[in-house]
Amino acid sequence: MLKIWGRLSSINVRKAVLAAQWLQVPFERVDAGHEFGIVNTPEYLGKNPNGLVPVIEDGGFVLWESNVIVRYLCAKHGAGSLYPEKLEARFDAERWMDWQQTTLNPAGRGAFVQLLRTAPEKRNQDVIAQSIAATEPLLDVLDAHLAQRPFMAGDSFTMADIPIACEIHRWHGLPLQRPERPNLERWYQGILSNPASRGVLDLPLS
Ligand SMILES: N[C@@H](CCC(=O)N[C@@H](CS)C(=O)NCC(=O)O)C(=O)O
Repeated sequence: MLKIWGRLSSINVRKAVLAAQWLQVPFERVDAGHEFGIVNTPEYLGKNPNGLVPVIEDGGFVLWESNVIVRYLCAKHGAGSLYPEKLEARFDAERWMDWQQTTLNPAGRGAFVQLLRTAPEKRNQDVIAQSIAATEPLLDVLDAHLAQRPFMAGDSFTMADIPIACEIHRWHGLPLQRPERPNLERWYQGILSNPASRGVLDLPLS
């Protein structure tokens, strides 16, 4: 059975779990990272020399890097649906996955770390303000994009929606004022209402 290593408090682990649940692939998840430790043991470092979560084991195949795990699971279990067959459609999805990893996630990380992982008296308000200023225009990009299509890569849910939904879950979980973005909200609520999101996107941040 597919094994997912990682704590659910990690956005990157949530991507792997959301992909497996959306694809209805049975899996076993082992808590690892932060308070659960494990990631610095020689055995785990043999699977991922970075000592990070998530890692998956699928038969004898070991894979780390969350968006690559999402791609792999979708290619294996969702070819032609979550993993688009047409080259252009596939790379349309790939583009948004890379954008999440390289642009949206770094923009929001400062606010997340300060507001969720830093004691109130130690919070740096400048870091929070910079993170909000970097993230808001990106959310406007998403809202405008989703005004033109139901899902990130067109008419149906694909692998591209998974990392972005996990990122929106994280941003929405922060105690911040958020301007209305009706298209982003419509898209996110649709994903939230899918049973595959249970136990992932309905979890509070921790
Ligand atoms: N680029 C990697 C980043 C992985 C990463 O930074 N994971 C964090 C959790 S989100 C981690 O393992 N932190 C250390 C820990 O949990 O002990 C990916 O997308 O999988």
